[in-house]
Amino acid sequence: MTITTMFTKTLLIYFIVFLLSDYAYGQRDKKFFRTDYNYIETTQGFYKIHTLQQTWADAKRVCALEGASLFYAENRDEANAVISWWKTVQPNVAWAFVGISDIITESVFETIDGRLVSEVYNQWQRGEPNDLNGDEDCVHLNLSGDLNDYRCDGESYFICKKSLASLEWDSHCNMPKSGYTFSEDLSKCYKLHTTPLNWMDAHTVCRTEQTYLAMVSNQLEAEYLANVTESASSRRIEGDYVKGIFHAGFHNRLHENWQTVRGTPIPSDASLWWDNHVPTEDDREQCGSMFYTGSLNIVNCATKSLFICEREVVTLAKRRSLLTIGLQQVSPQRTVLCVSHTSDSRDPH
Ligand SMILES: [Ca+2]
Ligand SMILES: [Ca+2]
Repeated sequence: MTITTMFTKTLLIYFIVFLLSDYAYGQRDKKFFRTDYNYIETTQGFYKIHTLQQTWADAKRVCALEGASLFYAENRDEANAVISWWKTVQPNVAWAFVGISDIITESVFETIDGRLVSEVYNQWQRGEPNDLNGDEDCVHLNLSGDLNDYRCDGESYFICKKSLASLEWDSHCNMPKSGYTFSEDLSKCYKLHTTPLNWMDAHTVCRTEQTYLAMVSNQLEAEYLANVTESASSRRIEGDYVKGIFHAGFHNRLHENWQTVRGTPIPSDASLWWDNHVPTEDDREQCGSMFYTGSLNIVNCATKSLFICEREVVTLAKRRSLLTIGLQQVSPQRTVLCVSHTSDSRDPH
């Protein structure tokens, strides 16, 4: 066996290990959740401080949309570790909502997952909790490590947390598991959202999930999305919203003519559009929608409807074919370059 053959075989083993390790173990071994979360080794958790102030309920909802939950410290060690990190990354944030409240029953402070505050980190500020004006049910934490009960409708910074142990990776969609369905034909993952929202809020939800409002780019995708929407129409979701349409990933909100949410031109194929009408600057509405049939249309942005989020993925089959091409066509050194390139999009660091 020549040195070159041995080297090639070694590389081949490396490729297989690379493919399998990524596929079978996901990102837990890589200690990666999302690019906007920091991992703290001593607590085995991922954290994010939100610097846009929200009510407690919205803070809780945003953390959930990110695939995490509103943080509370399990114990003093975790409180110390998080506060120490907080001081280095956001020292100007003095208070942050945490996942503890007495909303259900006055004076019974519980975590968002139903544990009594006595079971977790519970160092109250002196004289707290005091339920000031009978109107303080939500808890926030300060940089000194003290808790205080505060108005739930007051706006505050907040911290989200995802424990490493709870991280489940969706290998097909290459993202934390969050209810997305993979379509191999389209190399995309889709999720139907059945809480009706206006177009802007729907866009926000997809972006928070690190995806985009779904956009039809060809006939195959139109048919696929029509099938997805069929499941919604058969479920007869109640609520005050426009039935029969979904928000779609295009708009004219910048008044720079119609574009997709990725900033690319909308498809010009008239057959994709309802009544063969490709929207123009003259159209009064400014947001994109899609009929349950999959054909595209435009809508008033304030209209509430269901929506679908999407994410493009580099499929395992595609990666395999890239690797095969790499192995067949080039020298070992160049093959390594090819692998590095294909793995770029997955590597958090
Ligand atoms: Ca209270
Ligand atoms: Ca208080």
